[in-house]
Amino acid sequence: MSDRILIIGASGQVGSELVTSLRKIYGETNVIASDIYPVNSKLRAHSTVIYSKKMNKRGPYIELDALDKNKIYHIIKSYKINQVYLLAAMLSAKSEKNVELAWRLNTLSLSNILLLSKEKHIKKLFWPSSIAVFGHTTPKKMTPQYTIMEPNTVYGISKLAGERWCEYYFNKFNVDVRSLRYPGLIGWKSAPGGGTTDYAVNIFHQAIKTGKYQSFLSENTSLPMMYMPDAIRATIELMEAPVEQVKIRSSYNLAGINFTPKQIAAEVSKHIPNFEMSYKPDFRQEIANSWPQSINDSFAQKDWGWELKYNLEKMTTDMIINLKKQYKITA
Ligand code: AKB
Repeated sequence: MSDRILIIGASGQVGSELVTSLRKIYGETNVIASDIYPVNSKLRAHSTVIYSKKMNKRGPYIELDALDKNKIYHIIKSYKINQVYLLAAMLSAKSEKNVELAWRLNTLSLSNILLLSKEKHIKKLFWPSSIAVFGHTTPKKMTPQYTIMEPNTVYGISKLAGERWCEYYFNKFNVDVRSLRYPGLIGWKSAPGGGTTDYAVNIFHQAIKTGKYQSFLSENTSLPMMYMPDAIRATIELMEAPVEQVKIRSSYNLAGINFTPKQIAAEVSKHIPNFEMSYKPDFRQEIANSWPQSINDSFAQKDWGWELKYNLEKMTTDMIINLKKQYKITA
């Protein structure tokens, strides 16, 4: 039987791109997109559980609350799901404003799926962690895989707890759970959803639409980032890697590109010469200050052959070409 995949949180920044890539590999009807929202025109949403090629030219979509364990169980059984990508989460900045809900969503959704995996209802699970698992006491440059981890945001704490849970379930119950510590992710196909690194997406939209942008992080704040095609490829490569190559079951460091708001503004200016950047740091500055400036991902390279393709220059060019098309700007 071919693999049948459920994506929970499919309407988000990663989910919407991952669904398309996985459908190309596994076939339209073998990748079931789900999210709490009833309608997602891009993923061909429908408010009831559906599984009909005729009704869903772009593949099936189910309305699903990531905390609804019974419904997840029911979907796994009725659609014969054997892989789950659990992407539903509240990101760093939004979590600071919704502490209890963020903790509940980010931790309980994972423990529910780990339980279903332990009971052998699925065979493989992907769950993303983040550079937010690191904190002020972590070495900031080339942050190693194994190091001090004392996050001080609710998002970071929930991701670190999740990592420990994943490793525990692998060691105790042989659950095949795989994870990446995503850096800030930048893509043109979807909007970011409440993170500290969102400025690096917003800058492109504002530069193209208005020629200016006010950054909520200060000009010299360096953070690890990654272009979405690399992040999607890393996710799928990790999930497709032979089981014995996946040696880390907490979460793999993933390096990406490091830059500051000032550096990305300079790159954008090469394409939009009159672009104006200004800076007005807000509460997200404090979160960014606690995160690494660059990451060492040698374990991902060594264990399953990870290799980055996009640097800042290549990413900026690609973002601007695609967003101009999206906004129907010809010049
Ligand atoms: C955020 O800024 O919260 C996320 C992340 C780094 O996990 N993009």
